[in-house]
Amino acid sequence: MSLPVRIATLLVAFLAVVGGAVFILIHYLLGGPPVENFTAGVRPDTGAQVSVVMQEDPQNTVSTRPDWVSYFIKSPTTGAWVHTTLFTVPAGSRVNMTILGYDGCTPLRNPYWGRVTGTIGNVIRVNGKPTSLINSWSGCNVGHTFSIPALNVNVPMASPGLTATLCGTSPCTSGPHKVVTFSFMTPRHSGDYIWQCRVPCGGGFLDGFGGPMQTIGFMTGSMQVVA
Ligand SMILES: [Cu+2]
Repeated sequence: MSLPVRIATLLVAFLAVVGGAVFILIHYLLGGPPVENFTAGVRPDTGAQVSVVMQEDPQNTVSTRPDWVSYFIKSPTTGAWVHTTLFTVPAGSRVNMTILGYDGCTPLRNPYWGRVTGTIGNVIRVNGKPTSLINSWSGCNVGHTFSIPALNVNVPMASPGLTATLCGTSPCTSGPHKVVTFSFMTPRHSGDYIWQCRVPCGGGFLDGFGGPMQTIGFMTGSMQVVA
């Protein structure tokens, strides 16, 4: 090989690697799910209330991962369901959560995660009825959990009945579901709080903890607290 050909070959190989790196950076790091902002017009650290509405579904809207279970967040500005698990809330505020549980049940590995912790009054309401425990070993009745480990928030999400025909197109707008409501206080300082589901709901993955369970935008996300 002549020197110019060698140089050209090296250059092409080099550019291919750089191109690949740029693609990975943009696609995986910068191209993540959008962040829904619940801080607009709210003064932090005043105990103000914000309302966050989510749903969890048996499927999602991503064509390459159609059968992954997923959360959605309702945009506070447009009212549209957004496929994301990232949101911001004001510090020192009360977050009133409403989560629509459209997905079917999967028993919890550890019955402890059926216990409600970290909410105001250590209570949630399932279709309006107060409860502090959903025993997923006594019946198949928990679809997912909404858990913020650093704040000790753990909320089991009630599921439709075992024989219900689940909503088949996401984001779900009809079909059997449970409405779970609860409130918690955000810390008085800024911070990033990882939240996750604790049900091994990654069907087809080892122990059910892969796939949607470890992917932001599906069963894990982040609540950013802004002071
Ligand atoms: Cu889950």
